[in-house]
Order: sequence, then C-alpha cells, then structure tokens
Amino acid sequence: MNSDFNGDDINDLIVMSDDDELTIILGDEKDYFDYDHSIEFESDILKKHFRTKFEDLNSDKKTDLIMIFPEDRQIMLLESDIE
Ligand SMILES: [Ca+2]
Ligand SMILES: [Ca+2]
Repeated sequence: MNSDFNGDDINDLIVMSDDDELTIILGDEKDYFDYDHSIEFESDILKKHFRTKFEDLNSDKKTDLIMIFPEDRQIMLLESDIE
C-alpha cells in the first residue's frame, strides 16, 4: 500500500485512536518512526462506520487520505501537506 504522506519515498503509518484523532507517524530511512502529526476531528466522526482509501489525488507525491462514509453517503478528502 502506498502510504507516503510526506513524499520522501518512505512509507508512513496512519493510526486511528479512540479520541477522534488520526495520527500520521512518519517513517525515516532507518525504517523506524520517530515523530508524528495529528489530525483532530471536531465531532465524533471517527466513531462512524467508514472506509479509507489512500491515493495521491493531486500528484504532489504525497499520499492523500479519502474517508468514505457509506451510511451518510459522504466522502471526505484529506490532502496531505506534511513536509
Ligand atoms: Ca514518508
Ligand atoms: Ca497528494
């Protein structure tokens, strides 16, 4: 799976926590993960049923996150701007 959120050709991790937060942990060249970025959501949106897709939507080499909420018929795009 392509999950390079900052475009450095090293795969990164995305973690979903229980408290309405997504955390992106950046991988480094030694293959371990040292610092992270959090995306906080206002509502309890992460408690809803959703699927995720990872794709580079704007071709800037940074993987973007697509969240699909089938019950609400909603799609949410999160464009990565992590350096
Ligand atoms: Ca990366
Ligand atoms: Ca992108």
